[in-house]
Amino acid sequence: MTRIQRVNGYQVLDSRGNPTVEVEVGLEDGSAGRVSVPSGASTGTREAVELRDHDSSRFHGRGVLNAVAHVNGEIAGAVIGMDAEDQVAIDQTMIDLDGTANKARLGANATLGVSVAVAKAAAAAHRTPLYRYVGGASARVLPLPMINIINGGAHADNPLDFQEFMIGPVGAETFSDAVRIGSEVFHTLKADLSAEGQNTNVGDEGGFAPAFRSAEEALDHITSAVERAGYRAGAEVAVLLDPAASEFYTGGSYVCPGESTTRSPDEHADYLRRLVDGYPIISLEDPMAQDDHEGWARLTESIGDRCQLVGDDVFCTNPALLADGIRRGIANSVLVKINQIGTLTETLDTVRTAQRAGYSVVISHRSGETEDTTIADLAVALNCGQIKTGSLSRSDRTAKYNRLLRIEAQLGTQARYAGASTVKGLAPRARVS
Ligand code: 2PG
Ligand code: MG
Repeated sequence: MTRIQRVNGYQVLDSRGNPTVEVEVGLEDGSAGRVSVPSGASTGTREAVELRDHDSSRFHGRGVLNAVAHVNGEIAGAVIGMDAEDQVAIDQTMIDLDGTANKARLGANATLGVSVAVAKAAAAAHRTPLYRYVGGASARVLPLPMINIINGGAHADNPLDFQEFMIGPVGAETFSDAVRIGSEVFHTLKADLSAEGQNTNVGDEGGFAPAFRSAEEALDHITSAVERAGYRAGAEVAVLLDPAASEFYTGGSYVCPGESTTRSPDEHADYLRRLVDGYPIISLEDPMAQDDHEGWARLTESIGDRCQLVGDDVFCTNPALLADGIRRGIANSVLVKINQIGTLTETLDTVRTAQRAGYSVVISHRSGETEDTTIADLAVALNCGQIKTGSLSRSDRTAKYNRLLRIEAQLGTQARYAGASTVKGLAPRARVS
């Protein structure tokens, strides 16, 4: 009954108006699963390949018709007739068919679309939500949301060098409570920015993009908005950053034009340590650049016991890169983005590698998203306790929060909100939820 009968790829649009791959997989019993593939802007150099057409006469070269053709041609030919429950075999079939180390031939956007659509179709055949199909009977932890409220870097047109400033409602009782608190802080910040004459337009991930020049300026505004909204900064609402440092690492230095400063890796690490000491920051993602392994290891050594350090560009959701990083003492947490690796099976391998080493796992969106909500289900499936899915504005972002609110309602009294319980580097007492 769960045999794959059809695989249909399409080209649709993402939240930035760029083309992306959508795939629908249909099974013998009439069940179907559909997914659309996200796309990054500040991409790691070792991510699996996102295949673009490079035909400048269409979508400025960003079309994905070749990837779609691979879905409808070679991949469909190989997986039709397979059992959708055989996720590992299906993903391995696509990896073998591609034949490259980074899915450069078929495109990770093609393989990911098929991989996740297969899982969704199988879940539908079992009349089971995706989080339960992937996670089993114990899937019930609603994640701490890392809510993006100020955008900079590659995601906005302001001078701010750091890419993402986020809040985490660690003191909330439930996920819905966390969303309410986040929304209140978001709107308080908007009013504060307006009152100062700052613009309140939002960046790619739905957070505000005021003309701030330094991280401190953003952090001061955030902590004051938290307090003005009626919460204690730190105890109730913590701060989380993604500097996306690979974007401003040039010639062995961290060059921040917004702030007009250039720092050596040691100076940059010291600067980050001072920020962690001075503000209620509990998590830093990509604080150091993907190629600065030494800087990464030194920062982990110096503050890894009191701050979560999340590897994004440096690991690219790749189990081998993560294993190498673990050996080198880099980070204590991994950001998991399904399109960085291109199949569900490899994504789950990365998660297991992290958990075996005691690293925490943060499920993440991309800056280019769609209305697809797969990552919300994955976060609950894995009980991993943390999700990064943008701001509380723009439907491509709120779709994930709304899906989590629905899952919470569905789980009823079984639901548990993670709070800060899985955040690495916090005193054990602060982690008990
Ligand atoms: C990141 C992501 C998502 P992008 O750096 O973590 O926030 O951005 O998708 O542009 O890589
Ligand atoms: Mg990142």
